[in-house]
Amino acid sequence: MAASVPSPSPADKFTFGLWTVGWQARDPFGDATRPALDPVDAVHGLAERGAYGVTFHDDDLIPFGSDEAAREQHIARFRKALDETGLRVPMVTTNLFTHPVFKDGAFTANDRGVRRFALRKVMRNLDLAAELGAHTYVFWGGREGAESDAAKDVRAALDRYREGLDLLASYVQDRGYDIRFAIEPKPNEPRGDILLPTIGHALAFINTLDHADMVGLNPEVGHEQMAGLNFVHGIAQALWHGKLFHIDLNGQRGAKFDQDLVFGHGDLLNAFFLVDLLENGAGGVPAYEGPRHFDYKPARTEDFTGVWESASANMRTYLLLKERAAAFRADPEVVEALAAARVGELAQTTLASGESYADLLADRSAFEEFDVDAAAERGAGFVRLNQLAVEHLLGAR
Ligand SMILES: [Mn+2]
Repeated sequence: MAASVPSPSPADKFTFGLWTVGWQARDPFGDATRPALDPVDAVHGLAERGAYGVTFHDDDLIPFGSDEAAREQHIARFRKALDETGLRVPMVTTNLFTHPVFKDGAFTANDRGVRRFALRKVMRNLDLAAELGAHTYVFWGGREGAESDAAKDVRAALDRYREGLDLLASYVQDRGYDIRFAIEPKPNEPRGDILLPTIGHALAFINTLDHADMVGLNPEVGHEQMAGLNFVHGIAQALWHGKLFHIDLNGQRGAKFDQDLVFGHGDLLNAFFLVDLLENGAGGVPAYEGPRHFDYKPARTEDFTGVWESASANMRTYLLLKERAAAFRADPEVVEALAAARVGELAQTTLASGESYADLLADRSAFEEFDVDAAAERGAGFVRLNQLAVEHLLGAR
């Protein structure tokens, strides 16, 4: 087995939020364990390690409440760092959760004034996103929810959520910005229950929007796993709907608080199949072409050495999994096991071309003469297939 670890390069399209390496590790029980990281240093640090781009919430770059002159200064310093490093800004988002004004939500706050303020905050940052060349704008509604079922009329909240996104989509179209929206589902935390909690909820909601074609998803590994769901299945369905506009990669160990671990440091086998789906899922070619965006938090135990080691760890793990997935697909024994497990047969339509239900009714071999016992007895061979994946993942093949 090769001992070398692949090194990331901008061609791999790895991107990081400013809030990831810049996280000071404040949690509900403890103070910051690290000093603030200047966004300029974050840009240089990420570029040195082979990243392609950087993303941010408005407040990561421009502290909330900054006046116009300070705002311009923060943006100018950031732009200079981008120019010096060649780092891109493929995605931008809004902080609609930190300031106490958003304690009951932004687009779905009961207080109408808060909703109007939130829309203005987004519109202002959309202008900056367009200026910086971002093509994706993420909406994570972390405070859109409730702790009590008495506190929120969920149907009215969904009306207001839709009203907000419809208005912002119109704004983007009228301004001629080349930007698409990506909703990021999450089941809970910080709210007791968050609206649009899973990929499925968000997909159904998107279908009701005026500009549904420009709205997709930004699913996060940990957020689906917090709900006990299979992230690979969720991503496959998002792809099936043509709605995987962006992706947040990280790690999570089961249904507990949002851990935001390094990618692969949670459910590693699921991460293997995720990378396989993204990289090989369209008949051996990538099923997803967008940025591989890491939305993780460097562990609170780490100093800046650990912060940068964790940033690199995300990229290295992804590239290792990509290598292992390619080896899995190329292994003749895997090809044979896939055929034995009839995995490819599922792509065949159940009725033949031109066949009708009348033909199916007339086909005695489909029912009257179908050997139910033989089909029921036949082993599927799925465990063998899974073990081959595990052995490739472990570098044993
Ligand atoms: Mn998370």
